[in-house]
Amino acid sequence: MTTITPSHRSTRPRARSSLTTLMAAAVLSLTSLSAVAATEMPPFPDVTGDVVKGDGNDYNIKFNIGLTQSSAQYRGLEYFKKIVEQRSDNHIKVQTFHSAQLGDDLQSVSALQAGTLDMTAPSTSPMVSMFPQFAVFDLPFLFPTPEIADKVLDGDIGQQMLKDASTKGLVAIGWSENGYRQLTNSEHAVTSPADLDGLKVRTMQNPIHLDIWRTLGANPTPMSFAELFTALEQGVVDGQENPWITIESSKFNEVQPYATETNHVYTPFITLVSERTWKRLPESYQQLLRDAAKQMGDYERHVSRVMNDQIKQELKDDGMKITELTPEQVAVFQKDLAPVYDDWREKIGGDLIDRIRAESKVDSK
Ligand code: TK8
Repeated sequence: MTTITPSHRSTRPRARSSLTTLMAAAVLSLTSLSAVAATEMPPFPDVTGDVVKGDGNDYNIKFNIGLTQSSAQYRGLEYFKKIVEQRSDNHIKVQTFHSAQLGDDLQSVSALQAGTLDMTAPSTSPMVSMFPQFAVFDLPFLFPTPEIADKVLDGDIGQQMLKDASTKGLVAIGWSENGYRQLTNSEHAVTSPADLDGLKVRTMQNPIHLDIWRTLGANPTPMSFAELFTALEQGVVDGQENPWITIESSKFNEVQPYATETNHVYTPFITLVSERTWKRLPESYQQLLRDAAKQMGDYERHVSRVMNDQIKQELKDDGMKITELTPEQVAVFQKDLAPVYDDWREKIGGDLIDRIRAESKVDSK
């Protein structure tokens, strides 16, 4: 196994040198262990269904994700492993990697295309240069509730997107979620766009996110997630935005005392398989992977949602100053971000945006 990119976990201790800081790091990892234990993840649903017959060969699937072991994403991955191994009667072995051990989102996608990695589940955002329609997921405030996100992902729109993204050396087989994004920073409480003036905010490698933060008056810098902890710790950037569970599982709260519950963007994770791996598998196993990806997606979204509020509370208890916006304060952000839609509507496809808005209307009746 070759490690393409070390995660921020492995670079962090190396950046410090003295014995005291090493000891501090040891204490810190003990604390993180207990923090993980304190957060109860919902149990795995039972694995149902008969054993799937393959072609007599054994297969090994390397599945790498960007988030840490204490994320909902990794918990989903462990469930996927359990389903696939159990239902293939251990003819398929799933090897799991977290914290970008085998590369960040974009590197993992390239590794799938090259056939050096079998599976990954990136946020859709860094993939918009390959699949422009994914940019709908970057539009601010387009998904008012998780239920509407489900309707889009599990309905015609999301299923068509999986088909359309099954090209360029990739096979797209399911959706999980990263979730609703919240802003954190090291400087001060943010209650309105005016507070963002000049704030250096890390964004995903995605043009709409750059546009969002520029429009709000911040100073955005696109950066890989794997480099983010160190950049925050060293003050290269002042802030970042990610769901509560990602903030906590990546320990960003250790270096970001302020947070604002903006819910500005809903980010899905897309489950991808290398086309090379896919073609080697018998059809029965391809179907098993599809079924397991669907079950992982349902379970992971459940975990992510159950834990969202719980983790927000834990972050507060740990001393993070969290600003919850009033509807009027949210409306100020929404109003300021309206021009982003004008800029991107044509590029993304106005029809797609309208279809998603229509889903929200039906739901609110
Ligand atoms: C993890 C990433 C991450 C994303 C980001 O691989 O880059 O901020 O939100 O969670 O997909």
